[in-house]
Amino acid sequence: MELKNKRILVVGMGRSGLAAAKFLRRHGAQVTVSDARSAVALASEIPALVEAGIMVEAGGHGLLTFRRQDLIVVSPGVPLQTPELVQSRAFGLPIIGELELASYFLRGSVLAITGSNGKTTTTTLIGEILTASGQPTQVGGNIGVPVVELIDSDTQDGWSVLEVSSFQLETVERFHPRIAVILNITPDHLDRHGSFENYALAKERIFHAQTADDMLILNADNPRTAACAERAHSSVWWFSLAQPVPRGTWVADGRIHFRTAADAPVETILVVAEIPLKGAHNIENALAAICAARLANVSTDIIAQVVRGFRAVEHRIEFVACHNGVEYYNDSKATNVDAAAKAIAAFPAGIHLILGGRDKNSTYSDLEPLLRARVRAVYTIGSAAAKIESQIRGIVPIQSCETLERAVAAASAAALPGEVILLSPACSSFDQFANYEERGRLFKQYVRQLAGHASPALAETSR
Ligand code: UMA
Repeated sequence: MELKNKRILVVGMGRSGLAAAKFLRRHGAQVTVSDARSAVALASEIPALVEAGIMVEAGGHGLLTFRRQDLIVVSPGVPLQTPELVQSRAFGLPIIGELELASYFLRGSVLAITGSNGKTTTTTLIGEILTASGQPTQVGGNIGVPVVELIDSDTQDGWSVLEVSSFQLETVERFHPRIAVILNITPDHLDRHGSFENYALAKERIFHAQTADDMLILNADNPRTAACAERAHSSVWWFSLAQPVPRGTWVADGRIHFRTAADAPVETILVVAEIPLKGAHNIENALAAICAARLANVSTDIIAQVVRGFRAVEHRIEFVACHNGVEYYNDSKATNVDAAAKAIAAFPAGIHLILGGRDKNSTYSDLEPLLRARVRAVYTIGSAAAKIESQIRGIVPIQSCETLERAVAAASAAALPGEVILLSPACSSFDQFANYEERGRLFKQYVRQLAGHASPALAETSR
């Protein structure tokens, strides 16, 4: 794609938009950025943009700004129903995202991972396995590194391992992963996509431009994910916790196996108990990662070695501390009900659960069986608290705490030795925090402060 002298508007000045604007400008485009935030709020970004010759529109999106363009690059967090975008589309202006833009310039192969839950863990694990195999590998996407930032360091024989979200996939046309993975599709972001089916269709765009030479790895145990096989043009591979698959990875006799065809020899990769992550969902993540790594020609020995040494990614059922016999886990990345359910299922009982944040049209009563079986008490925070309380009232004791700090204090006052305090909020963080990372870091800080006051020896118990 020729960028020189093209008039390009980048909508949104977050991580993704800033990286796209700078990339486009370096390649000679006439770039404007437009953001809903005020010039004051963007004061730390604007000078560098102006210095680079990028025009800035702050404090809202102007219709005229959107008209005078050859291309619009929209940030993932900006809904496509934004009126200015709807009008631009009506005028025939191409609208793409930063992922699609970057994909035009990547030279090597793309291995892309999507799913409602487990994306970051699986992306990180695949990145570590490919790196250990000696193949040039870089990791980015929704995980926090804009894909355009990977372009300069990409090589023809290299892999870009990309976590991709439904927001990013909504705007892809030619994005073409050599290997695509769909881990699971369960309700999330219904406030943005309007319905579960729209959300699932956005996820399906991960394989939209794949051809018969490409590979698609699907979760055989998740019905909406398995249904994608009917529409795939690429070769479909499977992973399953429940049953042997014709080709791909599965669990049987406590071991993970892989084969390339129903009549091909079975390779045994490793014993499930050797996976050092909590929860059945993490075995699924490992199955998907192992299948992807085998398809990228990594040996079983290297795969097994990396999986055995892999530790939880920050904010995903991350162990924080053990204090007075109570274990604290940070699962701030659980921004939907299904993710919280998976975290609860990872502990047998005695859970003090911190729930809440910003609601995404979710149904919290779906947690009922797990709450009854495993949770001693719920501590609510954030703007979704009233809705959560109304949907789970009478199932377990609930304390309205409003803030995370109060929730940590209340839970630790109530928890007994052998029990667990789990932040797995089932909501996004944007009502009280900049993002889920900040929520998770503050949780860890409160835990450490609390334990530090009572016992200076906490460091000994951190693992
Ligand atoms: N904005 C507007 N107009 C709007 C809405 C937003 O101008 O109508 C502006 C905001 O004022 C802000 C900017 O857009 O300045 C924010 O853009 P963004 O929300 O797209 O966020 P980025 O900082 O660019 O981060 C994005 C992803 N964010 C989202 O998808 C919401 C990051 O994923 C990703 O790591 C990053 O690009 C790099 O690829 C985060 C996320 O929450 C982790 N993802 C969701 C999830 O995992 O559930 C999908």
